[in-house]
Amino acid sequence: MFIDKAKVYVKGGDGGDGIVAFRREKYVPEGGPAGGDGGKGGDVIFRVDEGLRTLMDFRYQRHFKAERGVKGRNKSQHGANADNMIVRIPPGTVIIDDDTQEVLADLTRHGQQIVVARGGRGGRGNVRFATPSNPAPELAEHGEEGQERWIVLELKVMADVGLVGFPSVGKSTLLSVVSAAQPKIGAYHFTTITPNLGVVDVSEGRSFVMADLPGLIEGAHEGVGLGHEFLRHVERTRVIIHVVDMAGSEGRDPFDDWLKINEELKLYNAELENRPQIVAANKMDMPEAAEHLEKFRKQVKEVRPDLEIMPISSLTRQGIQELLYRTADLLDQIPEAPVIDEVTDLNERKIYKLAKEEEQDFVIRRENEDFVVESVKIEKMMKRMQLNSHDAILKLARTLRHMGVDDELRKRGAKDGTIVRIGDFEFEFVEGSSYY
Ligand SMILES: Nc1nc2c(ncn2[C@@H]2O[C@H](COP(=O)(O)OP(=O)(O)OP(=O)(O)O)[C@@H](O)[C@H]2O)c(=O)[nH]1
Ligand SMILES: [Mg+2]
Repeated sequence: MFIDKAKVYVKGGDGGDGIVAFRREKYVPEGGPAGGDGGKGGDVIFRVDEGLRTLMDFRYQRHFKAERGVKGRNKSQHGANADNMIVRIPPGTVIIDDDTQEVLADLTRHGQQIVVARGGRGGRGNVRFATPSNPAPELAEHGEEGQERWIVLELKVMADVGLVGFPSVGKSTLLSVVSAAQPKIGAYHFTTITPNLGVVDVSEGRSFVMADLPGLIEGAHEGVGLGHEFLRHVERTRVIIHVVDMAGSEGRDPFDDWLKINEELKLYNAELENRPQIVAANKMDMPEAAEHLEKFRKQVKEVRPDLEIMPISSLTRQGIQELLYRTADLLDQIPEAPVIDEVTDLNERKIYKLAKEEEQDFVIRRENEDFVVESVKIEKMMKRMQLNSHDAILKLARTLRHMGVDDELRKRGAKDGTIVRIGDFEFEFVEGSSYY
């Protein structure tokens, strides 16, 4: 079964408490305050993983709670920040706040991410409250509570390939023989009423997602039949496999069918006319099929000489491998779905996303006066590096500059001394310098 909706509860970790402590060192009987701040609670982050295709995992796990920050410690030591909780989601997932029904993000590309529940800040330790009049305060703060809410996830059908055609031409049968999907198959029209997805493994390392859609009929573009609401799925596919019944069942004419379906696609969205298309001339096992195919080829040649027509039979599996290889080759030549430029999170803050295909994917968020940079790439790099050496920090700074993080921070108003956080690290933005 293909699940395309899930509701989950997310909660950011609470911040660690700040503590009250005093220095107790040898020969220093009256030590000053030394209670450190608590660490920040972890964020719950949804991140796109291109290896996932469904929301199936969310059937089993519906609660996602990040860890709380560690309490402050004595000797003015900061408690550790909790790790963020990364939850993997498939490309094409729309993230909606269940309360407000606001779309928080529509994530399509590997590595794109959004913080869905922010961890609380750590409480301040008593060292922070010392004043000349009260040099030894017995005061510390509790950690802030992490954000919590219910989120609805919706997965749009992000198929690479869409099967289109009249009812009963054999779309579902084709999907069933090329993938593990088990769509309903029937000799009557409109057997398929919702799209089915299947992952097609062509050969080692080559696979694509195929969507079997409800049959289209004349007038589908204006809502006749079931097709209309599914035509938008076709819009998102990169290759169309147009299944045509070569047996001419029910007295149909294959060429006429082909023209009509193309017309519907075009009327729905003119761009679909130019979408790469392969005709799967199906039911070639039937007696009349060969004759029909010959005629069909001639007729098509007159209007679209370049169109590829591949004879198949889902019943005998004739021509199926060839069709899959050809489809995979075609997909290799066509770029992935376009990248979205901007998404908005709950607090109506614009999250910056670069539209370019380069590895520049990072998100800059404001947190009061501070900036937070979120980036899979940078965080990965930082995990690898020992950031206590000067060289390592220089290297990081160079990367940030090359990625355009500096420029973007500046554009967003970062000034000398502005705090910039990336993962667990905190830097000061230093204008004109090569690093923070
Ligand atoms: N002989 C023959 N019959 C086929 C072939 N492929 C499908 N069929 C039959 O055609 C009928 C319709 O098949 P489906 O796969 O349900 O057709 P569909 O295009 O998905 O139909 P809808 O979901 O109603 O749009 C079924 O009876 C299948 O067994 C084929 O290659 N050869
Ligand atoms: Mg079907």
